Amino acid sequence: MKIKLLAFAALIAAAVSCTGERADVLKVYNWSDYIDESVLPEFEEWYKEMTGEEIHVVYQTFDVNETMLSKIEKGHEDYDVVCPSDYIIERMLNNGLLLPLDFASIPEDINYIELNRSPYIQGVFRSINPSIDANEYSVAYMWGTTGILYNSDEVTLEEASTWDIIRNPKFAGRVLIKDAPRDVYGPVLIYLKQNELKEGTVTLEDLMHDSSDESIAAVEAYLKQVKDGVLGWEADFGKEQMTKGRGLVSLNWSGDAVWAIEEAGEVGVNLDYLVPEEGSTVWFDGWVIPKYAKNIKAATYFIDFMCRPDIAIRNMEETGYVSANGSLEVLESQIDEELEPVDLSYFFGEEASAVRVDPVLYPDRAVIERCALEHDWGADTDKLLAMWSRVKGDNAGVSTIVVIVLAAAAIIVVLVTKGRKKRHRNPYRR
Ligand code: N2P
Repeated sequence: MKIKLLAFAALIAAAVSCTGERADVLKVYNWSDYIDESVLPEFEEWYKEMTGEEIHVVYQTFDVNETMLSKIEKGHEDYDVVCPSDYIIERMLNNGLLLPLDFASIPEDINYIELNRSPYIQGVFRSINPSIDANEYSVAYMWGTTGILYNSDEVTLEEASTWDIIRNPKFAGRVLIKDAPRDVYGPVLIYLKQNELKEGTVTLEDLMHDSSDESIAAVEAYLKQVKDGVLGWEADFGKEQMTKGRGLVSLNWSGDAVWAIEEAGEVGVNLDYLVPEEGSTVWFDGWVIPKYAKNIKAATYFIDFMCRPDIAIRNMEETGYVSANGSLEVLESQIDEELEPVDLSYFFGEEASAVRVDPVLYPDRAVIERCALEHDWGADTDKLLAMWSRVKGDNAGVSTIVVIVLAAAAIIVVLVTKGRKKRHRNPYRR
């Protein structure tokens, strides 16, 4: 079914690019495993009901922010709605790549964006870019933390409570790391600077802007010590490796962790997740309409539809991630009387200072207080990406070189043999 849907989407995309016309097509570009795909045809029906117009959603996915950004920044691809993380929203704003959102064009009674806004998220989005209010260009979709997902049968709580677990020789060969340079750089730098953080000579916020050569070199040296014990640098397979018990430790996002904990539980593998004591990053992904979009009206309605509480709940349940929707309906859907109370007053207001929800989904105030938001580094991003490929590239070094040399040798042998045969067949040819 999924393959048929993908083939259909590809067909529409091809037709679209041939004709250049697409008033009835909406191109959505989102993270993989980040939506309940059954909401897409429902959006098409709802859009028809609300506007009287037909729409077909062409849905494509990416695994890391940088892939998506490069398609828009360098490729000028005409996606109508995309879902970058906070620091990429900041970059897109700085580079004039986003269109302002016209929420007022949506009728009041179905304006789910306005009806379900979270003051907490609005505040965070305001802090994304000091000169431009990101709330005017984006609507938060999901959010969470970066932390350690671990196999609680093999790893103790104490071992998992520090980022240094990824370098712990006890778990060598069983460690999975997100292939997301900024989301790894931040935690490692926080770990390396933990004394300065405790002494108060730097703040988490300072570290989120720290793209100095010295810090990049320190993180690189650390990661080179980690990499021999790495089972995989992954964008999406880490959660599954954990559920199968192959990985014991995974530097991962909270939503992947929720998904893995549930799946693993069904096959008797016990996983848990925490945000290490040294501190971490809290991230927010939001819907935006890029400058090269062609269907702004449908894009605005799509963003609005994603904010409808029942749709938000379905997306949460399918993916494991937590919606940025501030409605009490969403909060109530997550309450489980068997869980310990968590302080979510920062998100839902004072009445939510002790609510029984999964703390991996909705982190307690104390966890949020030791987390910070990543920020765009502008041109310095290239330094980070170069460091990242040095770290990962060395991993495949010898085997990659052997494969290249063997392939080159094979090509030379084939060419030389062909040349000889030709000369033999046609001795008079010049
Ligand atoms: C899910 C992607 C989560 C994005 N596959 C975290 N920023």
